[in-house]
Amino acid sequence: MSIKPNDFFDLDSEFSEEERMVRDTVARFVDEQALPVIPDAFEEHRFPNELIPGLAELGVLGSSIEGYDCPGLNAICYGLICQELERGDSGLRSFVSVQSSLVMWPIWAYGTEEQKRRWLPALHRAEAIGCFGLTESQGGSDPANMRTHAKKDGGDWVINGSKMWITNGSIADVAVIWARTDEGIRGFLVEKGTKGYETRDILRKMSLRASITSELYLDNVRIPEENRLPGAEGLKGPLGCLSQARYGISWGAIGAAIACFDEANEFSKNRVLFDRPLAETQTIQRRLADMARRITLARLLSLRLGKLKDAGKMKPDQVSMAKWNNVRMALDISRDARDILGASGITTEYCPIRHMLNLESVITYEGTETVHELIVGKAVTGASAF
Ligand code: TGC
Ligand code: FAD
Repeated sequence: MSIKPNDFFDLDSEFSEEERMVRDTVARFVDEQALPVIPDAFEEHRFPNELIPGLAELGVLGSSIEGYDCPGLNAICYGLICQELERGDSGLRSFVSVQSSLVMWPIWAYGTEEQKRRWLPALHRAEAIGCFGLTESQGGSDPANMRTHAKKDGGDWVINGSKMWITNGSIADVAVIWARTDEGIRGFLVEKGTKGYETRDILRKMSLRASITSELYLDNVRIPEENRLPGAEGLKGPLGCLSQARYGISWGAIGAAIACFDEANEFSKNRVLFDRPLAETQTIQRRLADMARRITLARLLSLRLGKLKDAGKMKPDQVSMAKWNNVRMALDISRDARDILGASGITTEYCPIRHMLNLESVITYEGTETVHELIVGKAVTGASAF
């Protein structure tokens, strides 16, 4: 069999039949339902809500959760889901990452039985949408410095503060809110419609335009003790969620890179300049070969990470290296692919510029590139530079 440019080492054969089936089902959804609407949604600066029922039907919301009507798929399946969704658009993968890793996962890992029964089946079926409020305006990289606080008042908690840059904020039925208390950082479930809880969308984004990003305001928001996540204590509560989401992003970035690489490769075969296709020039071949090399290395990294996760051995530092490497790889490839397309590359008729702009968010959220470099630096040297 000949070598596949975007799967140079035939990693496809490493996946089980179930893993391939999950990947191919999501890939079909992306090709047939998402890609026809995504470029317009990106230009119109709107999340394509019309895709939500299809995503729910695919079973990709909380796909790794065991029980509560969820499929309990393994980590490789979750990775492949993220890869295929982000081959469509980072906004689509973001929607699923937040719902699965940042809302369903903490409810599953830290919540009470009642919270799990109430929310997990509904979130899986998209009858409810969730968001994750950790970042604040004074600096997302340093969440320990959060100002949002919750005070105990009888059997209730009263929360005051604000959150910034929150994916799905204004469409969320439930927000996982992280707040400082007298005992340290704790997590709370705040429902839409609770008095004092308001959201406002952040507009004029040039990145992740097919995704909703909001500010959250909490003004004396009173919620009962039953809405606290009892299993989350300290900063490791929210950081534990981030490990889940960053894992998915490491796979997702591969999808965005593949989309850009495939388009540049195809374009170079058809674009004839100086009497020969671009693909027959040494410089273009070197650039495309380098993309294939970097995609291959990222695939190997995420596959290994997935195996470690499924074996219960994945370390947050390893997740950081994979998120850092793979998002940087995808961002560089998207920019290079954009350039190979010449002027055509600046239009959304082709995907690289959309992916490139999206990846500017992906390299910032879930820990900036610098934050991940410093996490790896700490693991390598044993000294914290934070
Ligand atoms: P540090 O002292 O290092 O850690 C505090 C405690 O947490 C533990 N820990 C982790 N636990 C689980 N998973 C991880 N990834 C963990 N990282 C650290 C750690 O062991 C410690 O535990 P203990 O028992 O000793 O208390 O904390 P620090 O304040 O020095 O901060 C470290 C730093 C900078 C790495 C951390 O603050 C960080 O990761 N900052 C980046 C913040 C970030 O990524 N925010 C993302 C917000 S959510 C988002 O962007 C969603 S985008 C979604 C989308 O649309 O897809
Ligand atoms: P800052 O933390 O202010 O960083 C500014 C710069 O300083 C960066 O370049 C950073 O790398 C650098 N820097 C930081 N620390 C150091 C250091 N020690 N040494 C050297 N340089 C350093 N957050 C949520 O909680 N929930 C969400 O759903 C969510 N969705 C998002 C969606 C989008 C589209 C975006 C763009 C962001 C989202 N975020 C969300 C917020 C995201 O996590 C933060 O933007 C991110 O953590 C960085 O925080 P900041 O933007 O405040 O940058």
